[in-house]
Amino acid sequence: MNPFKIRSLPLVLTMMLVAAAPLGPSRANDTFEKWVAELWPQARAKGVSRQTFEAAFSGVTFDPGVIESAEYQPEFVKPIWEYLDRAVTDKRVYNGREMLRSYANVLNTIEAVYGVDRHIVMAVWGMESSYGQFLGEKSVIRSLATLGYRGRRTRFGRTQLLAALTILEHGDTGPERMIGSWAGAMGHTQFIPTTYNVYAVDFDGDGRRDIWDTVADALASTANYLRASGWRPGQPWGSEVVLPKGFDYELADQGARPVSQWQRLGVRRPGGGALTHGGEKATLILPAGARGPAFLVFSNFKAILRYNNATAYALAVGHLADRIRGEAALAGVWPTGDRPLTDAETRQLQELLAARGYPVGAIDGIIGARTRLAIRAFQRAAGLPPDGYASAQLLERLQNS
Ligand SMILES: [Ca+2]
Repeated sequence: MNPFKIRSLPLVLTMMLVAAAPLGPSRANDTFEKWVAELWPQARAKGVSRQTFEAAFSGVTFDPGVIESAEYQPEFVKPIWEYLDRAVTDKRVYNGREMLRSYANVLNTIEAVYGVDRHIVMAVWGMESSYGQFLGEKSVIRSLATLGYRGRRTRFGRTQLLAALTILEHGDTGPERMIGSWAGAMGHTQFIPTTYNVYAVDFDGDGRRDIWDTVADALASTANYLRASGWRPGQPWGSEVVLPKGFDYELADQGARPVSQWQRLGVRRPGGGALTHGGEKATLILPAGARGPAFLVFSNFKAILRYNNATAYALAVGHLADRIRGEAALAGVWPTGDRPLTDAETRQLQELLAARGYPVGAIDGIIGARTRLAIRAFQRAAGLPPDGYASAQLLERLQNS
């Protein structure tokens, strides 16, 4: 689970430089320690004992690496196909199948209790921690205290830190085992503390909701969270589809329609097979525009997005689940020659569209529904397939016309 943006996922967190902080380390720590001390009344109000508070912060110092990660802004955005390639590897598929066998009994019960497809549970586990291989190496208390103390996420850090202290108070795990990412995503499921407090489950009944050292607790917590996020038993997340020649691309991103209607419009499974789940509604998405693969996604796709609100993430989970189940790799070909636009280029695209009288909403560097509508209107006028996809070619065309 990534509480911020997909581009800050560990996948792209490569180089972490040591910050040359304006204060020297010892002075920064003095102030940090004062900040921690002043947190005590708020922790007490949440039911945290003095003993837990002191044990949690024993030896905890400011972590400049956390601030570095939080402020990291990549110059180039990773295209969705690169993200999927790194997320859904043969090794991760193979390991997922192994884990499916190892935890078959636990997964039987989890499916019966929560109604969430075991392959999806495995895929989330694979995405979040590579099936427990990477729980994060940082002390959650230290990371969250650092975020709460300084930077642009102080409110998030403070809220999550107080929630983490209540977990320690309850005895679900100890401070030394409470490890996670720089952003406070914890354990096998990478829950942030507030999500943990609402959705974590003690599946093995030992009285502790242990998502760090008890796989059954972690998997059940994932299923519980997906179910609470609207997961519908028996419904797929979605599937790859192929579109007929002359397809009206304006139908993409336009809300859900019955699958039977997509079938009548000529949409098929890769290989030409008929669509299944005809009575249910699905939305057509084109993550890389008309030249890339197409997907029909059901409401369960939205449940996955609650875990991490990025199309690339939800597609990776869905596709990894399918691969673990034994389905084939994607049939569609990504336009790998395309380069995703930077935030600055996206703002320029929005400005150019607005200047031509296509309303884009706020010039914010984000391709939202209104910007897509504006792109489609421009594409129609220019005789291009109206897929609403913001590409470098489109920007060039706007710059030169
Ligand atoms: Ca337990």
